Amino acid sequence: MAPCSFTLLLLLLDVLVFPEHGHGLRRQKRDWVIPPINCPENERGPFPKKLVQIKSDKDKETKVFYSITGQGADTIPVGVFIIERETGWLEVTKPLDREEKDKYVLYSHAVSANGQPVEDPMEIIITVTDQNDNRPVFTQAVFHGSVPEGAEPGTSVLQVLATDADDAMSSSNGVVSYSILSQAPEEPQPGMFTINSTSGLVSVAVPGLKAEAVPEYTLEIQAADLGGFGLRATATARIRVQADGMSGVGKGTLSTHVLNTATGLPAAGLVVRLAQLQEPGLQWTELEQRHTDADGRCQPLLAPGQAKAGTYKLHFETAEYWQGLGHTSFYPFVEVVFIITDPAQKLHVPLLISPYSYTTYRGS
Ligand SMILES: *[C@@H]1O[C@H](CO)[C@@H](O)[C@H](O)[C@H]1NC(C)=O
Ligand SMILES: [Ca+2]
Ligand SMILES: [Ca+2]
Repeated sequence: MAPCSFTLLLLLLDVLVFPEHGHGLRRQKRDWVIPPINCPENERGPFPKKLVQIKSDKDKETKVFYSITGQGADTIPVGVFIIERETGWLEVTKPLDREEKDKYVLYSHAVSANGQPVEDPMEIIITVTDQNDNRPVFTQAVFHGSVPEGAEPGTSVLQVLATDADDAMSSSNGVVSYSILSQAPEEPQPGMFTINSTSGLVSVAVPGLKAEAVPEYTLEIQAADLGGFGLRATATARIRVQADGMSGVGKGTLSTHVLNTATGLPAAGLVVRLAQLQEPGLQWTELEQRHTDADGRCQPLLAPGQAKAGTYKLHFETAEYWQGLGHTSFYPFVEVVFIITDPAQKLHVPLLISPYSYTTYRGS
């Protein structure tokens, strides 16, 4: 078994040779980069285990003795690495833990029998490579969120988070992927929610959330490393469905759109005002003002729950609209008066206009 791998310019098999001097190399020494030696964490023994052999070419002329200094050798953590004084074999003495320390910087030295250095110290970097020895951990056992009933698909509900101590940069050992394992109750159907596998953001997947029917959902959420196929953890998400504040009063809406029948195109940028006939004295009280958009539509003039029984008036500023198009209009404005009897009903009051005519009808 060859557990420790390395690649190196100056490496012959598993021998690391001190760079030769001369040829201007001494001058360029700062640029001299020895590629790191990779050693996996959690290696099993027996220890000590050989990593690489350090060698000086001066051994042809004199007996050479090797030593190492630096982190993991003679400074804390002392003794993780040793070198065989006469052979130059660099060895690791125990299993490494990448999550504790992922890199060691050592210096190797070569001296002659009388203790004189025969080489400049050579930097040796040992990179501890990752094993997937940590499972994802959710930051909370239970995540809480809420969502208004009737929320559209795509509405954000809550975000979960799990961490993984392993390497997420050069491996997927620490890359967490989220999924929803179960939903309770499965009403009105399973899969009411979806989760972004990378961000952990839970959002509404299908319409039909009703507080009356299901006031709270419980989701079991999984986090798994290796892109979703490795070690796993689960957490719970509790999602409260908020009842519409005005539910029971009426869920009707009032909307409109305006069509230019001269061109057959939607009338954009037309001002629409909604007023209601109110006591005292039966006066028109303006409730809303809108502009039609490029589709000739605008936001509902009455939102769900806002409608009450009564007499209403839609005022369309048609003259400005026609002036904007370079036309004159026979009608300075158009007003449509109508009665809402059932506030729970959806009401749509469109207007079709030309400079010399208009039409309206009751839609839904
Ligand atoms: C999931 O979230 C990430 C990061 O926020 C985002 O880049 C990605 O587009 C999202 N994926 C989907 C399908 O929405
Ligand atoms: Ca992991
Ligand atoms: Ca690890």
